[in-house]
Amino acid sequence: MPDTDFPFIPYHPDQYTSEEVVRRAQEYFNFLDKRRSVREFSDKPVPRKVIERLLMTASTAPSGAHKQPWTFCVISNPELKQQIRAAAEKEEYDSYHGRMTPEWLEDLAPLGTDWRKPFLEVAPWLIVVFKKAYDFKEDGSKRNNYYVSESVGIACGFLISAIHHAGLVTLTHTPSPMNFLTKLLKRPENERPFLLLPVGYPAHEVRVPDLERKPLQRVSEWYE
Ligand code: IYR
Repeated sequence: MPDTDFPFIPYHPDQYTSEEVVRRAQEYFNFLDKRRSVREFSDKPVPRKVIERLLMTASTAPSGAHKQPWTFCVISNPELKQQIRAAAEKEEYDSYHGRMTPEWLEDLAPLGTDWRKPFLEVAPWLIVVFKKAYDFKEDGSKRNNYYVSESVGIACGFLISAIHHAGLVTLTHTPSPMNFLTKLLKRPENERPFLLLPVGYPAHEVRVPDLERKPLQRVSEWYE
């Protein structure tokens, strides 16, 4: 036991036989390998309760010194969605018409993306994830968080897998620059926009690019 006054409690994670471990690893791969980013959404409503559970799942992510340095801003208000879309499309238009390098545009070509972002109004929910570089103590002074981008990135990974598990779809949208989100959502100075995720059902007969994922040997080096 570590020598600390902080309370420690017993932990009994589920245990499986070796065969079950192999099967579960394979099954989870099969499940997540079916996830695709979707850019066309249905306007079919998703109950608020569902989003609440997805966010609690995201918030189980490990974080530096357990600071949980994230805020999930959840938007269904149509006027606000419309303002977010207008501001995002303005930035994206400038990005696609000069800010992005020719090489970048060439890399995006197979994905069929452009500056238009109708999903920002059509999807029933937008989740804007903010990262908190620091928190405020009760006396108003600042207290730094640690490994903020890593922590918030992991929370977003959990969130994306929870969305997929629920039978919904999302897209990791990164309008650039994103500071318009700070203003529109009136966020405090310690928060920076990190990622925007539209969440909902896919549009009827949605299509996605025919992408392949790298095989294991191209994403791993083994030192046995
Ligand atoms: N943020 C832009 C451009 C974009 C960039 C990358 I890297 C992508 O993988 C996809 C899009 C947009 O959202 O369209």
